[in-house]
Amino acid sequence: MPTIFTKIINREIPATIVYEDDLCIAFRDINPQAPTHVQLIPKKEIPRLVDGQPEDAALLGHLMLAAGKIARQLGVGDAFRLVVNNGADAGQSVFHLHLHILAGRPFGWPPG
Ligand code: DGP
Repeated sequence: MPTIFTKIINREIPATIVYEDDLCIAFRDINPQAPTHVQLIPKKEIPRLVDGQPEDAALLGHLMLAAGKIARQLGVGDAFRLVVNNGADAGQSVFHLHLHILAGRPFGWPPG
């Protein structure tokens, strides 16, 4: 089921894109929760992390490597947090898998 993130991939709505390759795209969050807050998404429509299939293993690994590359590119490679909200009760509001890349302020533990 396409979401607003598919519209961003297809350039149907604007976003500040910070990284793109054949498999994924990253853009600034519209409602940032930290000085750096980027959404990294696969171009493939996977609604939630739990919907990933064995054939998505390389793609999911690619996302992790891309997250580190993007963090370094944005100058926050030494201190950032990755968050995946899986399901509405965990805070997911857009049902297209996304990795939040957050940086630029202290982060508490455990997370809220
Ligand atoms: P989550 O709650 O984990 O599903 O996070 C969804 C994030 O997506 C949330 O931080 C806000 C962001 N977001 C939602 N709609 C848009 C949009 O149209 N543009 C951008 N840049 N970010 C969006």
